[in-house]
Parts: sequence; C-alpha cells; structure tokens
Amino acid sequence: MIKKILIANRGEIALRVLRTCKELGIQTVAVHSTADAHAMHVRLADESVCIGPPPACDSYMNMNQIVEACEISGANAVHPGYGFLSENAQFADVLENNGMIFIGPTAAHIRIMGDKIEAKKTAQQLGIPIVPGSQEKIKDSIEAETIANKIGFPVIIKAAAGGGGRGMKIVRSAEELPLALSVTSSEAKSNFGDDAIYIEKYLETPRHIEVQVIGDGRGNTLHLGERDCSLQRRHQKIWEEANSPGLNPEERQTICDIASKACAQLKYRGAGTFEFLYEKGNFYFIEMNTRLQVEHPITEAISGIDIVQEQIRIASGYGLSLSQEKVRFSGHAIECRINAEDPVTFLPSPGLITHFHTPGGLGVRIDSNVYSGYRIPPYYDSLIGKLIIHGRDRRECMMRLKRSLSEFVVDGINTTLPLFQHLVNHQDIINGHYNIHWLEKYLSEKP
Ligand code: MV4
Repeated sequence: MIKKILIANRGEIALRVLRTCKELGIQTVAVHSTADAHAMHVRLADESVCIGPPPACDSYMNMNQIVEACEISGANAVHPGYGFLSENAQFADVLENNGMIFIGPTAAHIRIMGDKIEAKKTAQQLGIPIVPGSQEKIKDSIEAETIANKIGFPVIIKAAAGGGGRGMKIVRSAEELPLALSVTSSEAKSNFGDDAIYIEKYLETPRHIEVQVIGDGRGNTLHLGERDCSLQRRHQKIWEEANSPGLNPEERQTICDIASKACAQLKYRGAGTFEFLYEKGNFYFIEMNTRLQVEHPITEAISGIDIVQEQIRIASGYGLSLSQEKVRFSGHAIECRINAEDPVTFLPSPGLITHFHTPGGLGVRIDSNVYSGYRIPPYYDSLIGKLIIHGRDRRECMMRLKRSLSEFVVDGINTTLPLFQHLVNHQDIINGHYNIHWLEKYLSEKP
C-alpha cells in the first residue's frame, strides 16, 4: 500500500504528479534545492524537504539525500518524474533495498534499456523490427567495415550508453569509418564511462514515432497509441502530436500491437515508450524509454487515461484500471513546449516573469509551474510550461492551438511562443508534412 509519495523532481512534472496524488488521496512530499524553496511544487505538497544546494548533481540527483528525505517524511514510495534519477537502475535498487517503492519499471528493465545494444537485441527477440546493423558491440574497424559494406553507406555509429541523440556520428564512406569509430568510442568512454559502440544503417528522412505502453509487471499490457515527435531541434522536442499525421490506421494498429505484445512478453511494469524511426512505410525500433515522458499529456488527451494514475496503481499492486478493448481513442492532440529561451538563438532566458497569462477554454490544458512574479532559476532546464491542445480532429486542434497561442502572454523573459505562431501558419505543418530534419532546415532558412 502506498500512503505517502515523495516526488523526486521539480518544475511542471512535480506538479503533474502531485495533482494525481491528490486526486487519489495520497499524501505528498516535495523535495527541493535551495534555489526552489518557494517553487510551486513545494507550496502545493503536503510536506517538503530541502535536499541540497542549487546544482542538480548536489540535490535532485543526490540519491542519499532523497532516501533520507523518505525516511524523515515517512514516504514509502518515490515518483521520479522524467530526467534526473528517473532512468537510474541503481536508484531503483537503492530504494527497494531500503524498503521503499520505486514508481517505475524494475531495475533490471531499466538496465537493459539503458544499454542501447541490449535494448536492440531484446527488441529483436520480441519480434520488433529494428534498424539493420551490428548485433553486438563493434570490436575493430575491420568488423565495422564488413558490416557497413553489407548494410550499405551511409551508416551511423552510436554509443551503447548514449541515447537521446548523444554520442552519434554519421559516416558516408568507408574511408571515414576508422576515424569515426575511434572518435565515437573515446567520446563514449569519457562521456558515459563505457566505450561500447554499434553501427546502424543511417535513415536519411525518417519521422520519429513512439508508442506509449503500460504494463502491470505480470504480462497484462496496454498501448495508448503513438506520438509523432519529429519536430525537434538538437534532439530537444519542440512540438509533439498524437496521433501521427504520417501514419494510416493500419500502420498505427500494426506498430501499437507489436509494442504492446513486446511489453507483455517482457512482463514490463509501469509506463514505457518504444521509439521508432519511420520511413517509407517501415518502422525501425531505436530505443525504449523506461519513464514517464514530457509529452505524455497528448496521449492522455486522446485516450482519456491518467498515465500517472496508472503508474501509481501498478506500483501499488492493483494492476491496470482497464483493458485494451475499453480504451477509446478520440480526436487529435498537439503539445507545444514553452521554453524560457530566445526564439531565434534558443539561448536560455532565465529571470523574472513579470506577467503570465494562460489561454483557456475547451480542449486547452496548461501544465506549468510558473506564475506572474516567478523568477526562473538559471540552474535547470528551460521548460516553463506545456500547452496541450485537444480537438475532435487535427483541423480543429490546429485552429484551437492558433487561438490559444494568441491568448498566451509571457512577459519579462524570452520564450519559444513566437516560433509556434510561425509554425501554426506554415503549410507543411498544416499538412503534417514533416520529418526529423524539418525544423532545423526551416530555422536555417528563415530570414
Ligand atoms: C538514427 C537516425 C537515422 N538513422 N538512427 C537521434 C536520437 C536518437 N534517439 C536516435 N537518433 C537518430 N538515430 C539511424 N539508424 C537519426 C536520428 C536522429 C533523430 C532521431 C529522432 C528524432 C530526431 C533526430 C534528429 C537527428 C537524428
């Protein structure tokens, strides 16, 4: 039984988790750095514990401090949110060894998916289509060249301990291969402490499509449809949609079934996301995320399911609240990430928000931790809110998004809001015609 949850995070996601806890009648404990003493998640939680100085490595990333905060407050479960310790297998182990519940997958599953080579091997064994490439880590450049010649150039070299776009190199010819291998491997060693690398066929113009799954840890699973997260800049997602405007109903059904069945075979516990690249009608698994994701609200919008509530139910041993047949998908949803950044240079823009006014009305959800008079600390990521729009179809969703953007006021700092004003009026976006390179190309060509 979970009676008190410690939320090991900050910002909008700490608030998001807090809201569901309150609706379930579960007591909440916020943790915070000294920079976040007056933050919204601290104010709204039943109790709070200061866990250290502003740098995340000394506070939100500090496992000992968080375990101690559980002991002080009597929390018997921890929700990690996203980022920070959310995909740290050791953290899941430490909590369990201290008799506390980690609201997430088993440490073993986090470990497998944290190693991208293991993740791919596991996916292949489960019948998920993967990108052609090396099955194991690359031992030498001779082996690498043999594989590259077999799958054909261009190829991409990736770090096993990387993921999310970190530690990758595209190689377009055999001559470039030996240097690229040694550079990627030594960078992986210094960045992640693991020099293991692998090779894949490089897909030139895919979409990034991900499937939301939830498992009860006993082989019962659900999928909640897919999201299209192709609109990104430097591996930071900017705009996400559910469903993907690039898939037809059969493709959607196929990939969602594959992901849900794989999740069942794994006896996966909690919320997870299978990431795919999609090109010319084919899906290629690349990674699995073993956490709640930033963009989960668009899935909640089209499915009507509170994903955090499912996470807590599963961690409590109650199982899923419904079966796949009972999930009713409806309409279309888009999320815009409002970052405290310069809309042109994307440089962080921390400081005082002098005025904050959010849009409202039917189909409009704002997940944000900021308010008029809030000072954004310079220590953490620049996400200050998410605008999540739901409509009966994509056209209605786009019109509602346009209307909502026109109501949104954030004064005192720079934000990404002006970028969205441009995007909602661009023909490619209106038509849903974009891939993972669209946004960077658009930004580089914009006058
Ligand atoms: C790829 C790829 C093309 N071919 N793998 C980047 C993030 C990481 N999750 C995987 N990534 C990619 N892997 C193959 N075989 C292109 C990317 C990629 C990308 C993927 C998803 C979203 C945005 C991206 C931007 C640049 C590159």
